[in-house]
Amino acid sequence: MKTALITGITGQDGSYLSELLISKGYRVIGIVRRSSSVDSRGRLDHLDPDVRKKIILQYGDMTDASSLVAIIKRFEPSEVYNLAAQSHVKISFDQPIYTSEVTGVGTLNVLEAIRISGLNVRFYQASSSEQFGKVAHTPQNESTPFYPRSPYGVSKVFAHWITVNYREAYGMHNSCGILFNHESPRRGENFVTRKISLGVAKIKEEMDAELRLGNIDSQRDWGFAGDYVEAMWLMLQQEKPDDYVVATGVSHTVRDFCEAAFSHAGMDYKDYVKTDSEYFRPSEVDALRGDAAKAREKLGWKPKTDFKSLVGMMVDSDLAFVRNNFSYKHSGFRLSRR
Ligand code: NAP
Ligand code: G4F
Repeated sequence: MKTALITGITGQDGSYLSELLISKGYRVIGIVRRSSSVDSRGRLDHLDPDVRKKIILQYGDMTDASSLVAIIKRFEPSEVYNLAAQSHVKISFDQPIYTSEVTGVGTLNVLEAIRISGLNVRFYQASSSEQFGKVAHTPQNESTPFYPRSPYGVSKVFAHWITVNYREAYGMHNSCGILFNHESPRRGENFVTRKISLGVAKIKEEMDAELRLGNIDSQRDWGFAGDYVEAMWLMLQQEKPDDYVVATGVSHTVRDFCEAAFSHAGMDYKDYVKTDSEYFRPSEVDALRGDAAKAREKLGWKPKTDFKSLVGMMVDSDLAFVRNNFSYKHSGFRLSRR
């Protein structure tokens, strides 16, 4: 049985990747950080109980290299998926140093833990289309230069290049997936797509009267997270490590997302969406659109979910969530030895 270690297992992608790896027969180890509540494990509540009980959770932190060394030494994973990050772009302007410590140096901590272990590990780095920032050309591919526009983007560029450097310097099997925005009903509530789908549900159920957003003219290439974790796994099944753009190739404005989400629930976004300067960023990434030709040709990967289905899935899920009193059941996980 193969063992995979996932940092960021309690995040959106961590929950989908766990499901995928368990379905493929892996033993899955997940790193969770100490929190004063168990709420951060809410996304794992989406998993089937049979899947959940196969996942082993261990306390650790991206900023605590000793915890990473100990977990890798103990479980000897053959694949490590580095998904943990302070992943919110706007918040990275409020917490730039913390973001660089977790998202940037944290990646180096994981790479060092693997290198020191001497184990033969295949490593996946969660790189981001935010690295392209002020884009040099459209669509963006693996050759597009990086021009990050936020402390988050800069930290991801560091994490990306240190991953490439360890591949070249030490011959490690390291691959970077440069993923464009991917969303789902499990997306964090302060990312724009989920903020909109939840806002639509609350307005529909008369719990809210309006939805306040920032820049609704920015464009993103949005896909479904469930499709994108398959690309992560495929990268680590290749004989040679490499870097791949993962995207749909289609972009929409935030305004388009609002239009589709409100109309899915029988409403007109113009009646409810208000602009609020609170949500604008000091420097913005105006437009992203990816070219995933390399992933299609070398990995045989392509997205299965289009924009309209994604929006409908998120709105339907949030309508059910709101009607169910926003309830997350306790995950029932027990952390080993604690
Ligand atoms: P997410 O939902 O924000 O999840 C982030 C995960 O990192 C959570 O499990 C979080 O734990 C964990 N984490 C944060 N700080 C940590 C620390 N100091 N030590 C250990 N764990 C820590 O992110 P996502 O959307 O699943 O994205 C997964 C990865 O892909 C991230 O690296 C993100 O930057 C990158 N990415 C995402 C997208 C996208 O569109 N979703 C696109 C490109 C790249 P808690 O639950 O305790 O907070
Ligand atoms: O949903 P967002 O916060 O995602 P953003 O900034 O594109 O970052 C996400 O995707 C990256 C991949 O490119 C990941 F690496 C990163 O970790 C994260 O998952 O914002 C999308 C757009 C932005 O242009 C933002 O200015 O929506 C705009 N927006 C408008 N109003 C808003 C809001 N964003 C948020 N979060 N909240 C608003 O009220």
